Amino acid sequence: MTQIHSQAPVPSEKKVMLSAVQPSNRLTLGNYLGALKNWVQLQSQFDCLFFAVDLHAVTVRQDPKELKEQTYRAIATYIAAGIDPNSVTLFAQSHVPQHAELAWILNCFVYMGELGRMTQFKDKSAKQDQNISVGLFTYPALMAADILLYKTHLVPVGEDQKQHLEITRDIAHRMNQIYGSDLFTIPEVYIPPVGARIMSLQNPLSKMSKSDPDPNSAVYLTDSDDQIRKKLKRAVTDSGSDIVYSEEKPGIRNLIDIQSAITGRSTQQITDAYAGKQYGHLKVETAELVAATVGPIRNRTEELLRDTSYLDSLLKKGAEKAKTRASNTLKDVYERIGFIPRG
Ligand code: AQP
Repeated sequence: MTQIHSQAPVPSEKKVMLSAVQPSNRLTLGNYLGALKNWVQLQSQFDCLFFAVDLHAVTVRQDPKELKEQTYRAIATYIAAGIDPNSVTLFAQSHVPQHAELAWILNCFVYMGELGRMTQFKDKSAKQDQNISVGLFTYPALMAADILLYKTHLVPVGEDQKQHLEITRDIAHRMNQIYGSDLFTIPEVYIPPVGARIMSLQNPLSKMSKSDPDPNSAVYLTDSDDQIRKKLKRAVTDSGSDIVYSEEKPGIRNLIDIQSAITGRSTQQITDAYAGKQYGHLKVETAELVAATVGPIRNRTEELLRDTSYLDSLLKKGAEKAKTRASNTLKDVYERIGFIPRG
């Protein structure tokens, strides 16, 4: 006899994967190649949570209207890049209050010395000579809360976030030793083999960053094909004329890395194909590849942004799913710490 289920079957035990981007500006090609592209590739193998970390974004001052617009845009960009909103949990961090609640607890288990060693804090605070917020300093505790709330197994990030993953693991180990080894799942970091560190087009020694004040340093996922061509044409290259993949030629290496991350071809294959050619060839062909990659994402994002009520409905559904899971973990943490259970 055919069995009829009243509910959808419970999905087989997939491991939990979680990642996010700060809606602190329009997303860049670095965010796409270092993060989103891998999310899309991995989404069917894992139980995925993807969100926009708006609480993280306010660690530096944000314009309220722009923050809201960028948060919708980030979510729309995830979908445009290929995230399936019906199979993953998609939400805005501020819609799930458990993130901020657990972050407070973790703040009490991470040390000043540990946070002071974070490269991102050093870099970002160096750019602001005054009024550096405490939130910027304690950012890793919030990121640890994001991850530990969902018993996450895998966090795919670019190279720049590796240190924050290490501190998350340290905090989790520390609390597990005190309160029981089954309190938190210790997450693993996944750094993609290519695209993990896309560099600035104007200074190939620093990473392409969405908050870089020089708009020519980054390709934004909102850029038109013409803007992309102009930015790649102006990309800083190195002295000499041979196209080689080496530390001495960070500008050329970055363009080869971008091609490799987009096409999946090895850096050696790409370098071989440019034997005897000029820097100009590499720039023009990289620009065309980038334009062909960004174009469909840009156009689909704009379409999705025309109907924010659809995005609102997805965010509401996502936040409900996330809250159920997050509140279970938080309840467990509170009980083990010794707080009186809420009535
Ligand atoms: N240049 C990059 N190359 C590869 N991956 C990158 N990521 C960011 N830049 C690059 C990856 O994108 C994800 C989201 O990052 P984020 O927005 O949360 O924070 P971030 O790393 O600080 O990114 P930005 O663009 O530099 O933002 P701002 O300028 O606002 O600080 C992460 O997985 C990150 O590794």
